[in-house]
Amino acid sequence: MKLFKTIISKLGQGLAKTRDTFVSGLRSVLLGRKLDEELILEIERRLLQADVGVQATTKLIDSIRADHRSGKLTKGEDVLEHLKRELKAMWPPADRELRMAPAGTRPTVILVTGVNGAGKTTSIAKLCHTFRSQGKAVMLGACDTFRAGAVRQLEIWAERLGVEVVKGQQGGDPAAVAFDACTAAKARGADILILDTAGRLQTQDPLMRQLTKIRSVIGRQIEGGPHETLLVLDATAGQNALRQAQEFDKATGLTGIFLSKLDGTAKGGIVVAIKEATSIPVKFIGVGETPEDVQPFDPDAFVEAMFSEPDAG
Ligand SMILES: Nc1nc2c(ncn2[C@@H]2O[C@H](COP(=O)(O)OP(=O)(O)O)[C@@H](O)[C@H]2O)c(=O)[nH]1
Ligand SMILES: [Mg+2]
Repeated sequence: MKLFKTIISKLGQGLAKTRDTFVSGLRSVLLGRKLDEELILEIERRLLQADVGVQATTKLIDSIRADHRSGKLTKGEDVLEHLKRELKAMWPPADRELRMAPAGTRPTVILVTGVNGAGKTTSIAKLCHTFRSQGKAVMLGACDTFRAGAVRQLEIWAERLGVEVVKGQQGGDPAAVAFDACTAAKARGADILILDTAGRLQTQDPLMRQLTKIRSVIGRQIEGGPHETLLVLDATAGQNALRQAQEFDKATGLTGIFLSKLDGTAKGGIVVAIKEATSIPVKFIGVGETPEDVQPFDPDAFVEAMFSEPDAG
């Protein structure tokens, strides 16, 4: 219970923007009002502004209209509870656990992809920190050989977190680094190997093919690898994030999304839009710039945090 509360309040801080602009605004509009068509249109407008997306907003508004017509929903303030319930129901129990190598075998290989600046390297530090605190032996692979300084950035995190990095030449073949990293992880008996990659746009065909090559190199080295191919998505990217998720999935077969930067200016509704746009589960959310600022994505806790009173927690 205490843990749950801590998670909600931490998440709550991250979602301050959504809560302040969306929920607080909605609450003040709804309080003391009778539900009518004008109010429903106002709710619709606010859902769209919160990045919930057209598809999910239409569903939510249809459900409000249906309950309004049948007389179940008559007061403005009851809409908040209705929305909470409907939102939570959007995520059926799904597999949001990380896929690991079968028991007794290692390492588990996690390939991390995304566009430039999405938060890949920072998110890797967060995953590394999480695994380390579970007592797991982690190694990193610096497959971002493209950008000057990328390897160094990963090394700095690795030094702080006390893990080893496998790296290659700048400008070298990232698949070769992936190969070396897999070999080293096997030799050292690492539990988890996390591979950083260069930022790429979903429209850059050669770079997307390079990801495919990295994946097959991993697969030949480590049976079943990569076990996870995570897309790091910047939550502030709005509708563009949805396109990235769809295109990266087509090109590389994603197993999960790490949604970064949900603190700051992000609007929490993007999580709902992602759910509607793709079947790839959000597995983690990033709520700050330090290795501790990560949470497993839990729909119920997320919706609660989104709708919590600003001064709660
Ligand atoms: N506020 C916030 N900033 C983040 C988060 N994740 C990453 N960043 C910042 O985003 C910027 C780009 O991150 P980086 O990991 O270098 O992105 P990469 O190019 O995808 O590897 C850095 O300034 C990070 O500190 C997050 O969850 N919240
Ligand atoms: Mg990076």
